[in-house]
Amino acid sequence: MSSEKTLILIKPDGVRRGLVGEVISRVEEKGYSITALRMLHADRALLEKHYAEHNGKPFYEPLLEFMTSGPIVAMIAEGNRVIEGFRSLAGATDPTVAAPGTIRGDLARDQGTKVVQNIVHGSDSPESAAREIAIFFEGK
Ligand code: IDP
Ligand code: MG
Repeated sequence: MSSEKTLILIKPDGVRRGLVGEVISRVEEKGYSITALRMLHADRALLEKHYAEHNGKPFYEPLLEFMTSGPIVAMIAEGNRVIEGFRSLAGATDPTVAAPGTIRGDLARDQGTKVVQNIVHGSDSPESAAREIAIFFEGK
C-alpha cells in the first residue's frame, strides 16, 4: 500500500497552552513521520480557503476569529492510512465527549465559546489532504 500524507494543524489554543511538543510526540509515537513543519500566524484569507466547506455555518466567523487569534503549527505527517490514523488520535470534534486517550479527549474541554476549541485539525480525506497541504505548504 502506498504511503499517504495528511495535514495536521495545532490550533491557537494548543500553542497557547504549550501543547506543541505533546501533539508532535503523539504523532511520532504512533509511528508516523513528520515531513514538513512550520509555525505561522495565519491570516483570514488563508483560513477562508482552508475552511471553505464551513462558510455559512453558525460557527464559521467564530472559527476564523479563533484561528487568527494566535500562532498555529502546520505539519505534514506521512504513513500508511495516516489520514484515518490521525483522526483517530485526535478524537471526536467535541472535546467533552472525545474518548479519553485521544488528543481532544485528554487535553481539551468545553470552554463555553461559540466555536469548539479542540487543539488540532486533521484532514478528513485524501482530497482534503491534497487541497490543505497545497494551502499551507506550496509545492508539497
Ligand atoms: P473536525 O475538526 O473534527 O474535522 P469540522 O466539522 O471539520 O470538525 O469543523 C471544523 C472545526 O470547527 C472544528 O474542529 C471545531 O473547532 C469547529 N466546529 C465544528 N462544529 C462545530 C459546532 O457545531 N459548534 C462550534 N464549533 C464547531
Ligand atoms: Mg474537518
